[in-house]
This record gives sequence, C-alpha cells and structure tokens, in this order.
Amino acid sequence: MLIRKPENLNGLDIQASELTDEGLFHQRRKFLKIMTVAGLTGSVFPAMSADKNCKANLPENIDKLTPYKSASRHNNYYEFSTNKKMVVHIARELSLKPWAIQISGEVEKPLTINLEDIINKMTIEERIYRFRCVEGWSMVVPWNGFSLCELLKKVKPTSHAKYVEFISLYRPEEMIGQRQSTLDWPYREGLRIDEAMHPLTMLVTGLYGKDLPAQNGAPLRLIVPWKYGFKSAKAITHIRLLREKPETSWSKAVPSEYGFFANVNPSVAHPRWNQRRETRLGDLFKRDTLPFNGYAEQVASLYKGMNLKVNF
Ligand SMILES: Nc1nc2c(c(=O)[nH]1)N[C@H]1C(S)=C(S)[C@@H](COP(=O)(O)O)O[C@H]1N2
Ligand SMILES: [Mo]
Repeated sequence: MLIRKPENLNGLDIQASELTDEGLFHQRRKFLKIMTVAGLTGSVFPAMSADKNCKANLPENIDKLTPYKSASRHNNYYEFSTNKKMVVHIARELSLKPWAIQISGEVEKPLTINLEDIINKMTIEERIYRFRCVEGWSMVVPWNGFSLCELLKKVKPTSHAKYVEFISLYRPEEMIGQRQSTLDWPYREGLRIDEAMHPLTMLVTGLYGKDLPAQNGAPLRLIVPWKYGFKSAKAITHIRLLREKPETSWSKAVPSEYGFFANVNPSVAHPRWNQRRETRLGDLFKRDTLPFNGYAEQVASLYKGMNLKVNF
C-alpha cells in the first residue's frame, strides 16, 4: 500500500547574502577543468535516427543563474526526507564510493562500469539549463556532465530498444526515507529511446563546476530540461534498455498527477499546482512557464502527432 505525501512548496526564503556565490562562480568557471580522453568517437548508433554526434545545440542562456546555495539547499529527494530543507543534512552521510553503474537489457554490449571510469572517458561539459518542478518552483543552474547519448552509443542499443529505464540507489541503511513506503523503492524513471538519445538529455556529475552535492543526486543523475523535475532521477545505479514502457515510481503512486511524458506544459492543468506560472528560487514574483520549459525549438519535433493535452 502506498501512502502519498504531498510535495510541499517551502523553503523559498533565499537570503541576499547567497547571491554572492554567483560572482565567485564566474571566476571559478574559467578554471573549470574540461576532461577529454581520446577514443570516444567512432561507432555510429545502429538503427537510430538521433543526432549521430550527440552534440547539444543550446541557445545562449539569458536567465539569471540561481545561486549555488539555493540550488543545493532546497531539494526534492524522498529517499532522505520529504522536507526540502532537511535533505542536505541527511544526505551528507551517503557513501558515494565505489559507485558502479550497470547498463543492460536491449544492448549489444552490456556494461558494468565504475563511475570514475565513465568520467575519465567522457568529455565533461558545462550546460546552463532551466529546471522546473511540477510543484511550481524552478531554477537555472550550470550542470557539468555529458549527453546520455554518448554513453548509450557505447553499449549499442539493439533495434528493439524502445525505452530507457533509470533506477536510483536502493540503500535503506543510509537512505532513511526508504524505510517508509512514500514511494515504491527504488526510485524509477524512464524515457522513450528518442528522448534518451536527444542531445539535451544529460547525465550530470557536477554543479557550478564542483562535484555534484549528495543532495542534488551525486554521484550521477539525469537531467531532462524540458520535462518536470521528477523525471530527472538522482543517484543512478542501473540503466536498462527495454522493449516496453517501464513503470515509473511517481506514475505508479499517483497516475493522475505524474505522467510518463511529463513535458513542461503551461496549458495542461495539474490537479494540485498551477502550471502556467512558476517561482524561481529566490525571486519574489512569479513568471510565465514556457512550453517545453523553453526548449520547444529543440524538442517539440519529438512529439509530432501526439496529443500534448494529456500530460499527467
Ligand atoms: N532518486 C530520486 N530522484 C529524484 C527525486 C527523488 O525523490 N528521488 N525527486 C525528483 C524531483 S520531484 C525533483 S523536482 C528533482 C529535484 O532535484 P534537485 O534537488 O537537484 O533540485 O529531483 C528529482 N529526482
Ligand atoms: Mo519535483
């Protein structure tokens, strides 16, 4: 039996002093180490129409960045707590090393690999994305990571791979929220294969040029910037390529409120939260929410012919 705990919109009390972080960041980013290791090009994805080189085509960010402190102290992470301000304190105890990732299912080359080995092989880049939670708050942060597409190309999905499932860490000894049945643990999310292969879909290892904080999903999380935040699973241990659509944690718990696609869409009403407007962490006033969170130009074509009025 699942007990649903409402997500709370709290913790919007950002202090002016936190804004200084942004200036520091701009200095620091100049020194951000970009890791490049040879031998990553080559094999073209079989039977896929997605961008062969996984390169993201991002417009320049014109939004004000959310300070590091705000982005790292206001968290949804039910494995630790349903209280956004508590997550940072409880997640501190999570042991992040060693961390293995298993990629399996409809792939020619299944892979179990240490996170460090992935990071050493990938070019870590910085991308500033808008991020919007279905609860009505949002942020703009520079993530460090790489396109999921880069990693999936290496395992060579078969032509039967239609969906990708992401499974988060299950470790109730350290994740005290997992001792309660708020969700059916482990946290699971999923994407259609073309969404997963879209170059904007990112696996993230850092934030603001620093290691990803535990509370933001360290050591490896997904970021899908045109979808509501719950799609962006944290602390990923397994990636499975599947023929069928996977069941996802939130959709299973409350299907009427958390759909599989969950594209940010101001014209589809949600039973609990207004989706037309949003509050940036630290802002006093709301702003309009953009279709696909402002990434329509990049991703709208993925949904041609689909009824976008049914999102939840
Ligand atoms: N494993 C896991 N991933 C998760 C969640 C969670 O509770 N557990 N919460 C989701 C929700 S609802 C949001 S809004 C974002 C929050 O990410 P942030 O804390 O980095 O802002 O993480 C998503 N990923
Ligand atoms: Mo969320």
